[in-house]
Amino acid sequence: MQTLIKASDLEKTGLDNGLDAFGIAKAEQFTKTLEILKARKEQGLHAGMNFTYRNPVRSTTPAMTMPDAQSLIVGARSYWKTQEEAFDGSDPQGKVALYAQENYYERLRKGLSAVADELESKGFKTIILIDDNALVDREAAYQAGIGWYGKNANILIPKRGSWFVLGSILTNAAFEPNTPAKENCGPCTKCINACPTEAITSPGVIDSNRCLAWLVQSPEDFPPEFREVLGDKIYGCDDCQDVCPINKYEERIESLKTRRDRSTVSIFNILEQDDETLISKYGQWYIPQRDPRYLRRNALLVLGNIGIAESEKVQFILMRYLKSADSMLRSYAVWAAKRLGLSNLLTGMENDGSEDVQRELALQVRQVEKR
Ligand code: B12
Ligand code: SF4
Ligand code: SF4
Repeated sequence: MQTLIKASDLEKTGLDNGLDAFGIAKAEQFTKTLEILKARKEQGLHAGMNFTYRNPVRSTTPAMTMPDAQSLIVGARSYWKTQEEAFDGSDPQGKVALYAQENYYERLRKGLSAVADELESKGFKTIILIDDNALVDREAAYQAGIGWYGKNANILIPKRGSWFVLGSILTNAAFEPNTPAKENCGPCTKCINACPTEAITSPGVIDSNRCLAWLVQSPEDFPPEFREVLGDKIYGCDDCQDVCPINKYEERIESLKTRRDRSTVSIFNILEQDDETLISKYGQWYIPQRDPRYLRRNALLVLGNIGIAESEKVQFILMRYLKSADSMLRSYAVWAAKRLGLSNLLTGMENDGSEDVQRELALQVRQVEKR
């Protein structure tokens, strides 16, 4: 039998169990988001990715996941922490976006699970959806009053910003919904200007074909025109959040200042470790088909951008990859060698039978400036 339960009690449970923000929306279809998903898919802005685009009706219709759903209880969990500068020329370091450095989704799940347990103890049904293809998380968060859509498309929590992962509990318990938060970017356009690939084509609209956060996850060829601006990023991209003035609030919260970490991974390690080690270390990241060669592809691009050409180790690793049995990796090693001005390593490659390799050999590549 179902009994009454207060939203304020659930909020307290969520906050006590690690959530940073809590809100409630009606579990109705996100009609506007459905149209947007369809339109962006038609325009190709989704870059062929699946996720919420696989079935836009499902990801915007909570009732398709729980037919008698009444409410979406949305939680946010902060992932901000101070970054330590870690560049060391003798061991090039790849930058990992903040959200991917630890398993913040598990911490979010802990908070949402505590709330779900309370609902279930009172006889209600719950389904937790976190980063799941069945729900567009940002729209759920927007409707639950958690925050507004920034011009970089992220949900910004008032007085804190966007360094948050988002998730929801779908339930058949009915609650009064929150009202959406007021837009508060004002005239600022810092994120649009800071995007290295001009992927924010208009406020709130991302062209994923240009977004580095997608390109490092994509199994397609990494577009040559975006390889230089990838710089040292091995996974994810935080550029449009790093510059956001609202995010500075989060960075001032005293209790968070103790969260400090080295935010990078050794490029040499990625290029030298075996498949099993790489998947055990980085398997929580989205890597196409869980195939570590895509991680190595990203690492070769980063090596080309930040490696020291004179380093014996850099040259040794490149030579190894230029002889790899995998033509995709050989081709990225060609790019990295050219970028580092090490064309001398490419002698004999003109006889390589791979189209990928020949394409890279023919490509104009701007050499890095000597450090
Ligand atoms: C696919 C996906 C991606 C793709 C596409 C991103 C995108 N913008 O769609 C890629 C791989 C590029 C990506 C990158 C990132 N992602 Co992502 N991603 C998702 C996923 C799986 C689906 C998102 C989706 O449905 N997009 C569809 C389009 C239609 O949505 P949208 O861009 O948000 O569009 C909305 C706005 O345009 C808004 N809108 C409409 N009109 C207007 C007008 C104005 C003026 C404005 C301002 C807004 C606006 O309404 C639209 C629809 O609701 C969700 C998880 C989930 N299940 O929801 C995580 C999610 C969105 N990603 C997340 C994160 C953290 C990131 C990154 C920051 C990771 C990183 N550091 O590399 C980057 C940020 C890139 C960016 N600026 O958006 C978080 C966002 C948290 C937050 N606070 O907003 C989510 C919610 C994951 C999670 N559960 O926490 N992601
Ligand atoms: S994540 Fe990076 S590439 Fe994507 S929109 Fe933001 S700044 Fe641009
Ligand atoms: S950088 Fe400026 S425009 Fe972009 S999300 Fe932050 S406040 Fe909004």
